[in-house]
Amino acid sequence: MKIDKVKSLIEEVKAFAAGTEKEIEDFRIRILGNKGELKQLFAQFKEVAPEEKKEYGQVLNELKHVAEARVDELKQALKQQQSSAEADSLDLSRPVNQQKVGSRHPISLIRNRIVEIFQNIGYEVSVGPEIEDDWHNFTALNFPPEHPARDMQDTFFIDKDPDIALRTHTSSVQVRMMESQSPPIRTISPGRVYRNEAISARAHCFFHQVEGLYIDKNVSFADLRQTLFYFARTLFGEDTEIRLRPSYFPFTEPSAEMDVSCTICSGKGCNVCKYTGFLEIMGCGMVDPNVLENCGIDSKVYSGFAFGMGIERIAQLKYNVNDLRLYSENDAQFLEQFRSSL
Ligand code: 2NL
Repeated sequence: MKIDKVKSLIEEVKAFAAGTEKEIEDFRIRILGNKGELKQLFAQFKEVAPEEKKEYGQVLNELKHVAEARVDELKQALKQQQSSAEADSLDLSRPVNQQKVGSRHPISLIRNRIVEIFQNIGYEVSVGPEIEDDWHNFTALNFPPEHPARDMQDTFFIDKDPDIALRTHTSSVQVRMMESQSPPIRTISPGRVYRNEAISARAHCFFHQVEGLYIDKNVSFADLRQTLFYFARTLFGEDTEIRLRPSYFPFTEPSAEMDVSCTICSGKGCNVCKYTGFLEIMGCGMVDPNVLENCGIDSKVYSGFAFGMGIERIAQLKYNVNDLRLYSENDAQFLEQFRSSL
């Protein structure tokens, strides 16, 4: 009987397995092709007894669907097999596509480290404008009207009357902090500053600074010394010694320069420290009472210390870079040396 033949063909299709694309394609052509089994069985429709036509039509349709589904299924399985075989044959020892990762600029590395050390003892970062007025850059900081730093030869002026200039230090940011906040103030001000100088290995028309300021009741020179001692030991190592030498700044009284024991010879004397055993790294002092008053802080109630250092100078000691121009030339070979975790 024709119906039984179709039914056994359906079973055959369901059980059919194939390992290659060709086997699947041959199978598809045999069952579903233009001269395939299905076509032939449809052609025999007219020979089927009238009472069986309905069932015959149904089983033929079933055969068609089952065969189509089986072909799809086998193709899919084969594809998956092939792609997992491909994964198995991947050469995992092949060099990867090199992804170039940038590096931080040495000035940023040192700045971040300095800022981090002070943040850890309660200092807050403050930033301000690079274009400043005379008040915040000079007058509030106790620079007398005829001070040489106010000269065109030393400072880049943008405007006259009123005087507007590129800031020459980030003390201007700290003046703004004192004007807008009341003590206690602990702030650290990193930033770029400008000086009108001819560019050479040892001088540049801009450099980078970190300044610090601490104002409260009863802040003493001993607090200044211990804070900077802590800083020096954290940055340069726990055997570092410091030395304070008297100095002068218009905005601090008394003022000092701070030296650290030579990072190369630990104080024994070498080329880098010129056989002195020490390296100068920053200026500091007790904030002049005039500066406090200029910024609206009562100098009879409050006192404070301040300090300022050049980041290039610290970087020079840490990385042995002796030409300031390297920091702004953006030579990739120079910059790529600073792939650091700092
Ligand atoms: C240096 C010296 C210094 C300060 C900066 C300062 C800031 C205020 C008040 C008083 Cl608001 N002082 N800053 C104090 C002493 C030295 O910098 O050689 N910098 C590169």
